[in-house]
Amino acid sequence: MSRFIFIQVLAFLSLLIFPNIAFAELKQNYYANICPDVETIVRKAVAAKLAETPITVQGTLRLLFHDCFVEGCDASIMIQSSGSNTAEKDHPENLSLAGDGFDTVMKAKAAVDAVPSCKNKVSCADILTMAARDVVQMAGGPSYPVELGRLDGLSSTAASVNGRLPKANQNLDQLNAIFAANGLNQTEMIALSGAHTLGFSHCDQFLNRIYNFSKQNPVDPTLIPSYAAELQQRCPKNFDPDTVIDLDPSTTGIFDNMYYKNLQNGQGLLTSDQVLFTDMRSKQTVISWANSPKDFSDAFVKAMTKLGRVGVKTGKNGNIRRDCSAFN
Ligand code: HEM
Ligand SMILES: *[C@@H]1O[C@H](CO)[C@@H](O)[C@H](O)[C@H]1NC(C)=O
Ligand SMILES: *[C@@H]1O[C@H](CO)[C@@H](O)[C@H](O)[C@H]1NC(C)=O
Ligand SMILES: CC(=O)N[C@H]1CO[C@H](CO)[C@@H](O)[C@@H]1O
Repeated sequence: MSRFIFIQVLAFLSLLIFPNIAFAELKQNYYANICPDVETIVRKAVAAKLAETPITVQGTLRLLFHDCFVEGCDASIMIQSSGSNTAEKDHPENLSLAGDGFDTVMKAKAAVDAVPSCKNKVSCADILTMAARDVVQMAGGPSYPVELGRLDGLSSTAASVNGRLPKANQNLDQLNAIFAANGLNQTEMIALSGAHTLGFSHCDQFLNRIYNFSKQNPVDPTLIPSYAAELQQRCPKNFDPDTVIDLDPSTTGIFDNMYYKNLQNGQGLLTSDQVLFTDMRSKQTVISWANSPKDFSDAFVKAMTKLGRVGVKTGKNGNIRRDCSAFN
């Protein structure tokens, strides 16, 4: 009896210490008896959306990342603000999430729900997980089995975003701290940053690196001068807020290990990218993945799987949303 209580206390304490690491029952083929074709249905819907716009790829992958880092992988980021509640997605730090990521999930959910036996049986959080896997593969990256069985979250507030997402100007310690709060270590942080092989950034995210604004803030010497000059041309001091610059200037739109080679060449767009090569503690990992696409792919798949376990909702902490953008 006392041993039983002891174990209960231990379990309770570990929840206090690791609140973001849920002990949820995720598994591959979770829907085998519920909606056996779900992965095919989602993949088809994602492919159809991708045929409309290539932004589907980066939009969906980044949406998953932001969802998981704010209150866990529970599709809380999908919720539309209503009345006095400003939802996660309308926090200024949503950093211009592409609407196409949201649309991908909405369309895949509609496709799943069009099958009568699947209707309202598959969570939006799982659909986002599958869609993110699919876009990576469709962009030329690895394909991998996804763990499923998440429920959708019951809350979404702009306030919950504060301090949870990494920022473009952060250093290695700051990046490591934010990822560690989600149970991810430095190696996993570097692997997931490889997602910046896709998509764009707005000028304001790196302007401080390309102009000599003050003695304390000269042009970032870790940028190769020719790249800095090109960026200055595309992003003048009075830049157009709609201008976007490829995060991977060499092979944008293709999911490959070019991101790490760019860092070796002084062509990391954000401070948070370039610092992975300039900080001696992370440099070796960058070099090894620049040299081995396979090692990067393997690390990315492992890290994505771990990302997918962050803050998973089960039991009465969640449900399956009928409409991904609104609570039931
Ligand atoms: C390591 C810390 C990270 C920082 C500081 C960071 C920051 C940023 C910033 C500032 C942008 C540009 C936003 C804009 O101006 O529109 C961006 C774009 C993007 N990020 Fe990250 N990010 C990080 C990690 C990740 C991770 C882990 C993923 C996914 C696994 C990811 C996926 C993306 C994608 C796909 C884009 C392109 C979005 C688009 O083109 O619409 N990022 N990130
Ligand atoms: C990060 O975690 C993975 C597995 O979770 C482990 O294999 C790896 O050694 C860890 N890396 C560091 C730097 O702790
Ligand atoms: C850039 O900064 C350096 C050091 O603060 C200064 O000597 C130089 O004049 C500045 N250049 C310009 C163009 O402002
Ligand atoms: C896609 C999306 O929801 N973007 C929102 C991000 O936040 C700003 C305000 O902070 C909204 O105006 C955007 O619509």
